[in-house]
Amino acid sequence: MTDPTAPRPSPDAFPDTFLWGGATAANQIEGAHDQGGKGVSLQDVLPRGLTGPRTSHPTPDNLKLQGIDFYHRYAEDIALFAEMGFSVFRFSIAWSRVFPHGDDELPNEEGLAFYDRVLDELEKHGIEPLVTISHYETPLALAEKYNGWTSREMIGCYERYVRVLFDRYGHRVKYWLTFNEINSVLHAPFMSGAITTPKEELSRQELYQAVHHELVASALATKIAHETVPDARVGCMVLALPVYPLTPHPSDALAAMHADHANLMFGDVHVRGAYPGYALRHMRENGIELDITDEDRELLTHTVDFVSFSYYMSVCETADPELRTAGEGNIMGGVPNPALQASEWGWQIDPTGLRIVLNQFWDRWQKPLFIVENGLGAKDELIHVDGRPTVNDDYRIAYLNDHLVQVAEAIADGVDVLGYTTWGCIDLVSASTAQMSKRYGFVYVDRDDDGNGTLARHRKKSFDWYADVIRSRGASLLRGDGTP
Ligand code: BGP
Repeated sequence: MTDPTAPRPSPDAFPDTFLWGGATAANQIEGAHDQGGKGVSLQDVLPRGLTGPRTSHPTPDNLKLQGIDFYHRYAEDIALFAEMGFSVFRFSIAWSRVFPHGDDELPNEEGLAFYDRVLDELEKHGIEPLVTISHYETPLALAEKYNGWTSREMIGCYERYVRVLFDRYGHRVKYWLTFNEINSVLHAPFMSGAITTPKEELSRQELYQAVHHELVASALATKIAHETVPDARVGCMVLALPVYPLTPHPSDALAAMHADHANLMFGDVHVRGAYPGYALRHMRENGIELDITDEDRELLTHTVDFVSFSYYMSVCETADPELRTAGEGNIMGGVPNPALQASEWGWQIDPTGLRIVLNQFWDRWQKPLFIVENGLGAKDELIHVDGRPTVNDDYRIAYLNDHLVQVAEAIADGVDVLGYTTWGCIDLVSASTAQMSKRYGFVYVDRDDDGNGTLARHRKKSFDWYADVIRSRGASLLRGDGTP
C-alpha cells in the first residue's frame, strides 16, 4: 500500500495533456479469426497461451479464435471507452489481417478497411489512437517458413508491413509502438519472436541474433515513420520489471544489476542507438557473435521518440542458487519478494515499483515515458444491483488507485509521463494462460473459460471509478490513508 507519511505530489500532478485510457491487443479481442481474409497467426495455435503446447492448426478450444468479438462490436466498445472519458485507446493491428501469410505480394484490403472503421469510430469520439504494430501475433506462415526472427528475412517482411500501415494510417495515427514487450523474446521465443525451435533447444547465439533482427526492424520502422509521416511519434515498448536484491549482500545487488541489464539493453539500444558495453561483454563471454552489418549499425542510430512499457510487478534476485526459485506465473523469472502480496495468478503487487521504474527510465534515457499496460488480472463475480448486472471490483480499484498515486509521485519527481493506458480496459483473453476468467476490464464480457456466454458487455464498479479519475484528472485518487 501507499506510504501515507510520504510527501504529497502537487494536486496538479497530472498535466492537462496527460493521455488517459486503456489498452488491448488484436489477438485477445478481435476474434473473427477466419473472416475478412485474415490469415493464421501464431496465437491461433496457442490454445493454452504459455501454459501448454502449441497445436498444428487452430482448434475450437482456443478462446482467441472468437476473442470478445471486437471485430463486430468495436463501435459499442469504443462508445463505452468514450463514456469513461478516454483520451487514448491502445490497440494492435493484426499483421495476419493485413498480410495473411506475412510475405504476400499485396496487402489484404478487407483487413485494412477494418482498421479504417476502428479509426473512424475513435475519431468520432475524439480518442487518440495508440497503435502497436506487432503484438504477439506474427503470421504463423512466417514462423514456419523462417523460424521467425532468427531469420534476417523477417526485417524485410516487417518493413513491407509497416510501410503499408504508415501509408494508410499515418495521417490519422500519431503514436506508434514497434513491438509489444520486445524484451520478452528472451523468455517466450515463440509467442514473442515467432521462433519455432523449442526453447530448450534454442542456442543463445540464435536467440540474440533474433533480438538483433527485431532491434534493427524497430529502428527501421522509426526511420521510415520519421521520413514519411512528419507528425508520427514512435516508441519502443518494453516489459518493465524492477529487480531488487533479495538481501543487502553486494553479490545479490550485483545479481539484481545483471538481471536488470538483460532487460534494460532493449531500451538502451532503442534510445542510445548502439549496444551498451555490458551487453557486448555478455555476448563476448557467452560465445555469442552477432551478425551485424554496417547498414544495421546505421539503422540503429534512428532512435525512438518515447519509451513505453508494461508494468505489473517487481521481482528479486539473488546470487544464492538455493534461493533462486522462480516466481509463480512470472514469465520473466526472478525470485519472489517476501515483502509483497501476489495476485490470484502469482503476480506480485508493488505500486512503489512503478514510481521506481519511472524514475529509473527517466534518469537513464531522458525520453518521455508512456505506461501502456498496468492492471490486475482477477476473477470477477457478476452480481445484480438495481436489476443491472455488474461487478463489485474493489480489489481492481485499489490496485489501479495505488499505482496511479505512484505515477503522480513520479511526475512530482520530475518524470515526463505522456499517459497511462490500463491493460485490458474491457475483459479479454489472457495472453499467458489464454483464459477468459483472468479479467482486467472496467467492462465485464459475458464469456467463460469454456467459451460459453452471450458476449454481452456490463459496466463494473471500476467503470464509474475510472470515469471519475479521468474527469477529475486524478484528484479523486485516494492515498494510502484514505485521503485524496
Ligand atoms: C503482457 C502482454 C499483454 C497482456 C498482459 C497481461 O505481457 O503484453 O498481451 O495479456 O501482459 O498478461 P495476461 O494476459 O497473461 O494476464
